[in-house]
Amino acid sequence: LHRIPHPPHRLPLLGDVLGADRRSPLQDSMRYARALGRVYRRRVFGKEFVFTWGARQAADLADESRFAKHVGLGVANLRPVAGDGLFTAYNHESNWQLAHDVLAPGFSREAMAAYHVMMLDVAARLTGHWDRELAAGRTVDVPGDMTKLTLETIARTGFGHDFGSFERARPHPFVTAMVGTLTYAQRLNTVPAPLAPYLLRAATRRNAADIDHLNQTVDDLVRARREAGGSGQGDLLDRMLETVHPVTGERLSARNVRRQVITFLVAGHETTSGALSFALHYLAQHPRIAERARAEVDRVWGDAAAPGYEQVAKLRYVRRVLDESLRLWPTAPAFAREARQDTVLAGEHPMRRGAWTLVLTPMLHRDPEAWGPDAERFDPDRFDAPAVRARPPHVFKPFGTGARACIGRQFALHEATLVLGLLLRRYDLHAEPDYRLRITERLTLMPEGLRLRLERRTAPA
Ligand code: MNH
Repeated sequence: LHRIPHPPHRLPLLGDVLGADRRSPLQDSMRYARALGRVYRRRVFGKEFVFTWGARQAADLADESRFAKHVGLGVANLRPVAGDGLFTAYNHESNWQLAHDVLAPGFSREAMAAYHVMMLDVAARLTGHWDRELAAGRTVDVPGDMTKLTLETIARTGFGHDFGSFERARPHPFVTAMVGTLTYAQRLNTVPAPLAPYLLRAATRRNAADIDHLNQTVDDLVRARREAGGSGQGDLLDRMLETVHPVTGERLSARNVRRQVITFLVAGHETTSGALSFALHYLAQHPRIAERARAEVDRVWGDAAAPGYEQVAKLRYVRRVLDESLRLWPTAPAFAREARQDTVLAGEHPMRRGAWTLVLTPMLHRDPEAWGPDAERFDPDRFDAPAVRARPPHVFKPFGTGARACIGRQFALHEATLVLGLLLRRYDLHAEPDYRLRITERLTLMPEGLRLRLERRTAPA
């Protein structure tokens, strides 16, 4: 450990906190990364954390025989909210494998094709709202509206539920409670754990109320489904309630179902919303790239009223725009890996069994060794097949890695590509002249205060 660099001005007791801002821990970590290199450490209140972002180290950490997911920091802080739900479960908890086996078929091709129609329906509510804003001469609130869209999409496809987000002026109380718990989980990393109940007394009380609200919302939703005796669609909730494991004969307990529903409602929309928002920002900033993407949509979709399921994956360039946005701002910006046995990281750093490191994805995605000297520049052509082949593996990890990687990856990519296609086809996107990208952190990332001016396109050529 002593060979790993750390910030120069280390305070007694507090550790490396100089210059740190508790609202932007990720951007602070990126700053330290640039100053200290591909493996560095930070001490916060007597605890030492190791951060990693080199392409070589990340490739080594992707070796599942030696490393596994570590439930730590932000993820661990969400345990009171999501317990042994898929995202926050410890590797040794039996409910992880059970829930994974029960829910994986909910993300198969067949399942996705059924969600497609519902996704189109929700997208039509977004464009309806944007048409009205445009007619009223207003700019649109991109992160706010993308959050409405993605929440309605996961609620509808996964749980047959309608939060009515587009009919509300303010965010749904479920979203407010969720943002509260995410922000709180992040803040917990910035105070010494034993003192948290005192230093964050008011916030802790609010967090308990937020968790109660999430539980209440989910319990109502599950009760309604049980009374209805199933959705008739075999959606995620039906699977959670009805599936008996083919080998072990087990089912998810009522308590575990509650945690899975919260997990999916939160994990299933917050990060996709951010990804769509960053992509729209970059499209508005790069009119030539937007024009190329729009030409692809016109060519591939023609003037079909609604694109079919198969037509979404054909938007190769739109997908590259999305990948490039997730490269610069992966909206779940870190994941933790622990050693399964005593080992040496990338031939350099000895790690004991159980020792762990946080992979800083936004920096991994900008490592010049893998991405070249212009890594900070937005350029979707980096995801051309030949360019991808020329790069080392494991340098693009917006969805994490290995057995515990994102189960919703295809869902998110389908939804986001579909929506970008629909928006490009319908509108010209104009940035506000003096907008500079700033980022809100609440474990996830979101462009702050992003508004766009829309212009309705005349019929596609
Ligand atoms: Mn998702 C795990 C990023 C969309 C549900 N997700 C992860 C991880 C990352 C991630 C990174 C791994 C975290 C870790 O190693 O600790 N997820 C994303 C991003 C998007 C996203 C960037 C959108 C863009 N995720 C979605 C969607 C869903 C979802 C959509 C559900 C419909 N994600 C999950 C679940 C897990 C997860 C559940 C936990 C999987 C597991 O551990 O088995």
